Amino acid sequence: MFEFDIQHQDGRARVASFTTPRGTVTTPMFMPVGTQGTVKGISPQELTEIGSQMILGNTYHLMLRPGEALVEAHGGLPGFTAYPGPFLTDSGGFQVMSLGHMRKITEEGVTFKSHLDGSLVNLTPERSVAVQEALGADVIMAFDECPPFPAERDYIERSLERTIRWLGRCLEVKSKDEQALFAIVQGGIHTDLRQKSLDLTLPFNTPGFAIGGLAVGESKEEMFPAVAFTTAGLPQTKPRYLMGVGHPEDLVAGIALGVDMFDCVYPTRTGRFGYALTDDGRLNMNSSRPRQQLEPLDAECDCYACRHYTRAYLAHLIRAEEMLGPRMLSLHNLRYLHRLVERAREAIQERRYADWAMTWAERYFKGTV
Ligand code: PRF
Ligand code: ZN
Repeated sequence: MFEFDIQHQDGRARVASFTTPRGTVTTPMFMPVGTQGTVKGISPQELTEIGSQMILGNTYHLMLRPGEALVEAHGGLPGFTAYPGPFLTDSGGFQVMSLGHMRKITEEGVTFKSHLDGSLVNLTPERSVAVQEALGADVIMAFDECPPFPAERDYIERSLERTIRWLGRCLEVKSKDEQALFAIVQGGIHTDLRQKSLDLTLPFNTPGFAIGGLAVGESKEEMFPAVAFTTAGLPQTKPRYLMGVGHPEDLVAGIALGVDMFDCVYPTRTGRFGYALTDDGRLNMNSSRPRQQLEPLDAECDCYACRHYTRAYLAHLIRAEEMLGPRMLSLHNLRYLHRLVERAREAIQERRYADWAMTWAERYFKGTV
C-alpha cells in the first residue's frame, strides 16, 4: 500500500513516487505545515493549485485543541480540514519539548503542562499512536525524543536508546494498515551516535525513515555532515524525511544528499513577517523600495499573487496591515518551494543536478535583500 518507486537517480539525489492510500506523491517534495489543522491563511483549494502534495498535522496541538475525538468525528483530518490529503502527522514529542511547560521525561513518556490552559497532560508512545490513528493521516510518526542543542553526548545516547524502545511500543499498538509509521533516527550531530541509532532503528523495517534531532540550533556546518552520514546509512528503497528543515538552500543541499521529504514553517512564517522568497534571495517587503515597484513579486513565479499583483500593491497591503498581504506572501513562498523541488526533480531526471544546484546557489546567494 505504501510503494516507494525510484524513477531517476543522479548521484545520491533521486526522484521517486510514493503511493499512499490518499494518493501518489512525487518526491523530493516539500510539505506545508498545518499545525492546527490549517496551513496558516491558505485554503485547501489554494494548496492544491500551488502543487502541495502532502500536508503536515500535529498530534500535540490537535490533541489539546480541539481534541482528536472531534477530528475523528469528521472522518479524520481530510474531513475536518476539507483538504483531501494525503496527510502526515508528527508524533508530538518534539512539540512538547518546544512548547510545553514543566515537562518531565520518563521511560513511560512525557508529562507536561499544556501551553493553552496549564493543565497536566501525559503523552506516551501508546497515546501518540492512538491520537494519530484518530487524526487519520496516511503517514504517522514514531514518538521520539529530540534532545535540545547543545546537549551532553551521554544524554543524547540515553535518549536515542529510549527512542528505540518507544518505537517498539508504537509499533506494538499500531492497528491500522492504511497508515504507514515512519521511524525517526536521532543521535544529534555525533556520527557514532547516528550510527548507533541507525543500527537499532533499521531492523524495525518501517516503510520510511525520518532524520530527527537536527535544525535545533546547531550550525549548518554541523547539520549537513549529520544528514549526509544518516542518508548514507538508510536503505535506498525507502523514503527519507528530514524533519523541520526547509530553507531553500537546505532543500537544495538535502536533495543532493538523498533526502526525499521536507517540512518547515519557514515559508509561511517568513511570509507573515513580510518576506518573499525568490531566486535572487529573500525580498524584504517591509522596506521602502518595493513600495514603488510596479513589477510582480517574482517574475518567474506562476502563483496567484505574482500573476495579479505588483510589489507596490503587496507592500501597501503589508504596511496597512491588511490580511491579504501576509496571505499572499505565504502563498507565494509555498509555491516558490514547490517550484524549487519541481526544478530539482527535473534536473535529477536529466542528470544535471549538481550543475543546476550550483547555478541556483550562485544566484540565490548574490541576493537582493
Ligand atoms: N522529532 C519529531 N519531530 C520533529 C523533529 C524531531 O526530531 C524535528 C527536528 N528538527 C522537527 N520536528 N518527532
Ligand atoms: Zn509567486
